Amino acid sequence: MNVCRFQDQDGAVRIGLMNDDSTLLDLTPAGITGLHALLESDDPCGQLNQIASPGLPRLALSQVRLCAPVERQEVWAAGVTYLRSKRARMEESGFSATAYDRVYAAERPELFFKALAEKVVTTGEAVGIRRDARWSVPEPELALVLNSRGRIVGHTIGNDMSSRDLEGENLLYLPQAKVYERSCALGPWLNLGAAESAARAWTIRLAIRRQGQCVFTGQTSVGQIKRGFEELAGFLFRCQRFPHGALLLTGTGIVPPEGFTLQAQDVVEIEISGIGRLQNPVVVV
Ligand code: DO4
Ligand code: MG
Repeated sequence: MNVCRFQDQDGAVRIGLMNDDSTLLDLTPAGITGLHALLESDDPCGQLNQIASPGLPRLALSQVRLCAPVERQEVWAAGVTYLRSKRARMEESGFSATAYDRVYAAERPELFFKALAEKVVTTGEAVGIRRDARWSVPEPELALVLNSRGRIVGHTIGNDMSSRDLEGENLLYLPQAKVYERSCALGPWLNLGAAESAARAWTIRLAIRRQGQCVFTGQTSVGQIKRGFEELAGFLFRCQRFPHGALLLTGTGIVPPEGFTLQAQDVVEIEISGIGRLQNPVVVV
């Protein structure tokens, strides 16, 4: 089941459920006015099955503006969870290359804070590349949607935009390489109810277009992630609380070749087979 946040023609933000015919059911009259309450339910899919009725307002997607699926949840990210990512980081780094080798094999994963809602964009909105970076890439990633109890209640599409020259120069620059204006894209759909075993069969695809031409394509399988989803969620919720829930990007397995950097007006398109598509133009920030 796919749900989203959307803005209606009066500017109010509402929660929608995707119908089979690609229209949206507005869940507001059924009492679902925010994502958080739905995700806190013991059985969000069961609840949606009970309330989704033909009597709810039905909207064409062209009538609404899709919003990022983040309210007060913190957005975190795991790193170096795919062999491809480990190799790419080791190549870009000088004196800190072994840190990546070690974290890939270590019991404790790399987890870093990525964004609050203010820095998150969704499909159709621009992602940012830093004006002081020379090497900027998208990182297409599956994101886990976690409620306040640390339970994985859904999945969405994420883009962990990164400045590879900054993180390669010195690991201590990682927060600057990862966190800046428009550095995170999510959504627009939250897929609810898929088990980890089903999600591991999904394919992640990336296409980057420049002036209408495709300048990079790549793909990977979610099944290539080295760590279990519960393992990642368990480390995130260790010794800290998330009263509003959290989203956790699970790392990238697609890395454009050395020498490739994003430019303003490129378009980044990420597809995850079980969820949908996230598409963003690029701007310099
Ligand atoms: O350690 C650097 C970041 C790694 C990352 O973001 C990834 O592997 O996706
Ligand atoms: Mg990443």
